[in-house]
Amino acid sequence: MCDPISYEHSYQDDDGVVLITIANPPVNALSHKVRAGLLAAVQRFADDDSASVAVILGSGRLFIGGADISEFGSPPIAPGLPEVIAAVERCDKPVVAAIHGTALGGGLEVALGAHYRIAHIDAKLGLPEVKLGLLPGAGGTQRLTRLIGIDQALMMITGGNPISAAQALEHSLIDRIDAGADIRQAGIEFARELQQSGASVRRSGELPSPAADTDLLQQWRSKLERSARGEVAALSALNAVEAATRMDLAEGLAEERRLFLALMETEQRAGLIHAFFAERKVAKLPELANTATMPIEQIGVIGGGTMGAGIATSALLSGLSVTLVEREQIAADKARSTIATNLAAAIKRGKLDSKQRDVILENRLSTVSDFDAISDVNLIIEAVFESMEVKQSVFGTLDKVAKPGAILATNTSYLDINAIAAVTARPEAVLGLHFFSPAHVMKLLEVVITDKTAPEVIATAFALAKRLGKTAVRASVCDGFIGNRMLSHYRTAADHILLDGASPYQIDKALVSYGFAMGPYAVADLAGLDIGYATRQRRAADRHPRDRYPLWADELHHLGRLGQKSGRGYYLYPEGTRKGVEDPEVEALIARIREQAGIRPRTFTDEEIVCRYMAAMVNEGARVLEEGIANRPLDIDVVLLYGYGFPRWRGGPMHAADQRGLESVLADIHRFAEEDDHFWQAAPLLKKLVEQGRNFASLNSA
Ligand code: 3H9
Repeated sequence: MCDPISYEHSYQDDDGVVLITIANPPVNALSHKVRAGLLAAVQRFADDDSASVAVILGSGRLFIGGADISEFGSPPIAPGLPEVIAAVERCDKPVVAAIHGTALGGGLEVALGAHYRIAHIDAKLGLPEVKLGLLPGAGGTQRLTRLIGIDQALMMITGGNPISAAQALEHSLIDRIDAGADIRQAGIEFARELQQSGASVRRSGELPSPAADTDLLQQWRSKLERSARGEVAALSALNAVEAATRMDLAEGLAEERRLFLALMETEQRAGLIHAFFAERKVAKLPELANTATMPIEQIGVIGGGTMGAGIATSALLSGLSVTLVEREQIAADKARSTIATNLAAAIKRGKLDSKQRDVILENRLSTVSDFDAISDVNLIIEAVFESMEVKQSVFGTLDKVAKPGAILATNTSYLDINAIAAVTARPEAVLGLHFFSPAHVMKLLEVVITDKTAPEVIATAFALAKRLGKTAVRASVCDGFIGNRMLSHYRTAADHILLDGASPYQIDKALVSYGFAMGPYAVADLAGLDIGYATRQRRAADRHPRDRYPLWADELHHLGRLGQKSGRGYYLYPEGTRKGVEDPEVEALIARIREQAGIRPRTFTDEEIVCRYMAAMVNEGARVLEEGIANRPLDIDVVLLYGYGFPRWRGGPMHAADQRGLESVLADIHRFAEEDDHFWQAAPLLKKLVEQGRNFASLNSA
């Protein structure tokens, strides 16, 4: 890498303005060479008699994306970022930060160390460290709090979301907004004005500490304790901000550093950083690196039910045009009104305004009952009833009407896509695009590849996913692909725990305490107990005599307890509430089934519940890997994080298994197999990794 820091005089009228530019693509991360270069540049500026004001800039598309995350976990190399920023702030000639694109984390902390800040109107400024299990560790908690006050500082630091340049100006985080096309020129002009007005240095760190507002801090603490659900970073960040109210800068910085280094040692930090890199690596398929993609501006959607309308909404929100085909015009009209409702909700969420909605509905959506309307689109997604017969019939028709080369995708969540492709004369153009419901909200998309899918079809699917703002994961064909296949297995483990004595409520609570968004029985109520019933019916022929069948689930279904939609499932939902209430009748029903099966209920600790659930998940994940259904463990992690409510701070199941130690996971499985060696059969890949002393991470670079 060539020198990432340049030092140059602006040389316009010999004005004494110096430009210190950071060029460390892609995001100008503050890696070791950048820190060293920045420190040297600041020292040079201090000693440069011909220079009176310095402007720090980022080259390329943004200012600075933060500390170099890939260095975390390795021993730190001097100079550290706090030291570099202290040198910037200490400088006795003015330093201006000229921000464009984004200033995040350590990047914003560099700007806080500068004496003046100008930002482009489109710039975003933020301290996202909590999203990586950290807190701003280079003075951000101390300087920002002094500059914009406790409440706003806590909003930015504990939430981790960036603010706009306009908001930054409103809170006096920056001094000026620039709307021009050249931040470099704007920085120079600001510097010249400072020089001409004789402006002196102005150090954020020397501002008085904000008074300790005990009530405000307590309100924040209660709020964060309620929302933390096991995550430690935001509460630790609160402690650092609180330190700014009662310590001088040096003490506050020392306290911030202590808290930062403690977080750096946590598994949560490792989990969140794994998730950060995994979600970026997941779409990188080396085998497709130079594969051309087909342009997609308009798509066809077959079927206007919840999924079809959701997929159409997602495409419309991303600027695509959609032709939705239903069997009859009346159903097509109904789909249009579902899409309109989805768009109205998007307006409420601030995703678009009503004018844009009107344009979408008038110009970019057509809802028809005629397949010929999609004869010239490059991609068609089928989202009709989940039945092989129905889907094959639709694909037979699509093969006839779609233009040559058009991609034909199915949104099936478990059917054999090879068999669907086989009814067409173009199996290489067929693949699965498995959206998750609601399709316009959920970020996960499984791109399911058949034995014959062509590389350009796969590459186009990934490009489409990016356009839709989805996180796409490559999967191969099997019953349930990656996510639903694993869900089916770990859900069965939960059913066994239930049958052996735990209540569904204890199981849900234990898993929510572990960090899941919801427990499996609350999820079942949300999805509808008819879904599980239909799956069991479908798989009836594959049932093994030793499978432990969840008879109680069938009974709940027969009682019309379908979950939230019928007001009763595992939980009661009085008067349409969405938070379920435990129901003793369900416990009595399960107790009767246990008795009929001759099972003497036993107690489970929450820890044991989590241990079994996770062991089942990881074991099936290992099988999914060895069968090539998922490429790498990180693909599985991303699927579970984005589609199944797995706690992000645990990094995903395969990462969490590595953290625990694969030997321990395997020992658990062997222990459980002593009671049930039918369900608990260790995956050969798991055994192999343990024998070789390796972990799942070792398979991620493959
Ligand atoms: C911090 O600052 C701690 C300090 O308080 C204290 C220190 C003492 N480092 O996302 P993209 C890579 S913590 C290393 O696709 P975009 C990324 O992996 C940090 N690498 O681009 C990808 O690599 P590849 C606080 C990084 O335009 C490539 O850059 N900062 C970093 O969609 C492009 O990334 C953050 O948390 C990094 N900091 O979005 C910001 N950032 O091409 C994290 C990115 O090999 N970063 N990479 O796959 C982001 O949010 C986005 O990357 C950003 C650009 C918005 C900047």
